[in-house]
Amino acid sequence: AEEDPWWRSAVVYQVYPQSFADADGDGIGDLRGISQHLDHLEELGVDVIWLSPIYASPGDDNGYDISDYQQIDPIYGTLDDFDQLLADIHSRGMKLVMDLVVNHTSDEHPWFVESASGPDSPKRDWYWWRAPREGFAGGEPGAEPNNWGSFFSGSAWQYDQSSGEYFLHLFSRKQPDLNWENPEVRGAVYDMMNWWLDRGVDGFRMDVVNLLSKVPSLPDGVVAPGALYGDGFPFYAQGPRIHEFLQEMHERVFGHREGAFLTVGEMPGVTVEDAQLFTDPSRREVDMVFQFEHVGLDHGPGGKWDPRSASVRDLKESFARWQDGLAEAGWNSLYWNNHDQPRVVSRFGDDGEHWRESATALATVLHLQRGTPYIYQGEEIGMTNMPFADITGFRDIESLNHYAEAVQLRGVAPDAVLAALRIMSRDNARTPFQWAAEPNAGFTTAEPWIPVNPNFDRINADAQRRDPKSVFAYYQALVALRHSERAISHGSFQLLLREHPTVFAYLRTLEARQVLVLANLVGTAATYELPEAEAWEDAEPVLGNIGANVPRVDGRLGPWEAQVFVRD
Ligand code: ISL
Repeated sequence: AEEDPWWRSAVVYQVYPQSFADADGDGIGDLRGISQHLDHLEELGVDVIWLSPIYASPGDDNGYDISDYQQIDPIYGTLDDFDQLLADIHSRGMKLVMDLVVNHTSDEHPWFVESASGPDSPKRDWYWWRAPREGFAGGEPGAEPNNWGSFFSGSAWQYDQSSGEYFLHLFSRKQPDLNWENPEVRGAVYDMMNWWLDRGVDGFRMDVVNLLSKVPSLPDGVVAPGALYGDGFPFYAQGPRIHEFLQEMHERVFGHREGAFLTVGEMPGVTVEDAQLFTDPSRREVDMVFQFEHVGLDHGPGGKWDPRSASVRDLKESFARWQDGLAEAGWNSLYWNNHDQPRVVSRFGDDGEHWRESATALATVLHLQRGTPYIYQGEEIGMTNMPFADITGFRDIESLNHYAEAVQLRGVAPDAVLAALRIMSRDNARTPFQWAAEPNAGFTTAEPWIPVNPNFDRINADAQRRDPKSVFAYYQALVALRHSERAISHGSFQLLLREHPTVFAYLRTLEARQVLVLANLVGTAATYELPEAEAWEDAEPVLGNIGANVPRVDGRLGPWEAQVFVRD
């Protein structure tokens, strides 16, 4: 089993519980809501459900700020509801992977409350406390222990009046970073992971797990021209002890267990070379990582809030490099979407005229690569970005903090900030799941916590599950193909037509069996010349997103057309 792990032919589906389905009528999704919609996931054919955090949380970052790792937040239900959901998922032959958020806790977690009680607290060293910069009085501008900025705007340091010290928070000030240098911290995290595995869960998606190891002296970062803060990334991403920590975690949590688990490390800024180390099975760290290269291609020089369009060439070059880089050892995860990314059909596709074709073409090129595909809730029905009218529709702390900083501190015109938020905000992915052409899209009977996308009457699961030509039906076919075709789950990858400006083409090969994937990722027709085209004359068409399958490889693709062929 070691040489051929089960997740090579698996597809994962991410549920963002707050926005999935509301069973108790309070406007917020919950665990019973998920239980009630497992038919949808079973019909789609997915093998694994990854659940974004459902633990007790003040909700400053929608559950990524945890105040008790071993309790379910009351807005989602109870531990009994959780056990029921887990049993329901297992009885349908699916697995459940939990979100593991251990770079930081909530500031309301008892560990932090204890740590903040004073410099002599036995847990003081569980977090990163530091004195003000020399020559400065605590709390005054410039007194922060270093110049790092937080991912959510502002300084990465929060001043604590009572002790006169600062604590580090790479994310919001309500998400203090745990000090992984301290072995007690690591032990407490492994105990908690073991508690969930003993309860029956099947693995973990590990939040920003490449940020766990910091250079303990926490040096100042370089300040880019025009930036408010220094870049701490070189001192906390892939830090000095990261591989040691992940190997220790693997050993202390999975080392003595029998079973079929999945671990995926979310790793912003990870390179292919890093990922080789993290995912080489012989190193016993994680099974696969979420890398961020392809979702950074449309960031301009000013970062994600300075969006530009990405070219098809850039996209395929990037994917191909990751395919090649992890071909020998290691494994890729494949994703377009999650709760932090705008909707793919709006981002790299066309959510107007070619909505269906572009959603399915983008799905095709992703799903048939070598790796484990992830589907984010709503992606399988082609959900789009939200047409936010103004700032009042947004809920996400990252978006709201950015808006405040840009408008108030930098004096940027509000309309310009809004324009970027409409394209890049994480809230695009967090609007309620569109179940049906019913009030609130069938998500809730109450006022939803975040507005529903008004296109739910046109784009919803109910209509698509009855339509064999739907985006949903196409996703079903892609999932089924990964299960049935070993050249897709196990074959090698070779990029074709590298220089073609709009066609993403590749070959998957397992011994004599070959799969050819062709997709034109623009809204105008394309022609191409395939090397050794004769070899494909009698190939079998297995999938296509425009009408009936085209009978043969003919050198033409319509707007956003995707075709898949197999031969022996
Ligand atoms: O979306 C981002 C901001 O541009 C990313 O930087 C994101 O913050 C990063 O990918 C880490 O994400 C994870 O950890 C965050 C949480 O807010 C995200 O939802 C989570 O996926 C802090 O826990």
